[in-house]
Amino acid sequence: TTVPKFVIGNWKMQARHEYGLELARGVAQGLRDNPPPSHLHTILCPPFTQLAGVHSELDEIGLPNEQLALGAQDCYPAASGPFTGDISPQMIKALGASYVILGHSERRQNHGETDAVIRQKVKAATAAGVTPIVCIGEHLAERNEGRAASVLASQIEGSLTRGFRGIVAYEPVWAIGSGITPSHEELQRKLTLIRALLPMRLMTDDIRVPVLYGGSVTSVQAPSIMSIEAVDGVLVGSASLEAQSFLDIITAAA
Ligand code: G2H
Repeated sequence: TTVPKFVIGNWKMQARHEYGLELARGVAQGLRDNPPPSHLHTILCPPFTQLAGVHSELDEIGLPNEQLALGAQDCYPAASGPFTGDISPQMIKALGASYVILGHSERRQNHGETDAVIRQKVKAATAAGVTPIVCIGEHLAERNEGRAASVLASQIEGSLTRGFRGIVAYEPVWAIGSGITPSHEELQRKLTLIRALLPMRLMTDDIRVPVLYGGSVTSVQAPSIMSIEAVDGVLVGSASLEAQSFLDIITAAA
């Protein structure tokens, strides 16, 4: 059987409202006109404010959810309650999203999210039937001090739930928005390490959790990144903000 592959667009806080809807339409039309193989899954992650609008754009084109799905970029670790300004996984799901990015380094950094908080979010999302996409990755100093392996191990142990079922994205902090991607050898080594560490949280050796790479992915590097056996897909920031460049990455990943 073919291993499922994922291309995920993380729009961050970057697409103006109308532009985001246009972008979603462009991606959906591109996939409709030039459908990738069925093992390739595309997920769009707009800001909360665009979820409903993007959902109705996607609805109009009418591709199956397995082909093109919607995700959020964060959620609160509870179903409901007096939490001003927060959004629960149930609320995301009600807008048609079936995935949520959790623990992105920008949230770890800008919102002080710890592994423990992220694990609570993973738990809440899973309970709501929203699939978590959990980001892990070391800082440059940690890498240069030879501590990447222990950082990744503690992030996996700390931020994934026991019996975790979702997607893991390896995003080395030094590769995010920097235009720098790890070498083929380094990526191969890191992803193999992550795969070896995962069973301690999955509680089984028998399932292959999708492990993606993220950080400065463009359609130029995508084919080489996707050729690494341990890589099941890519999490794309900047290059997901233009329909054609994102579609080119999907083509490269298929
Ligand atoms: C890393 C990535 C998407 P970019 O954060 O999550 O963004 O591709 O812009 O480095």
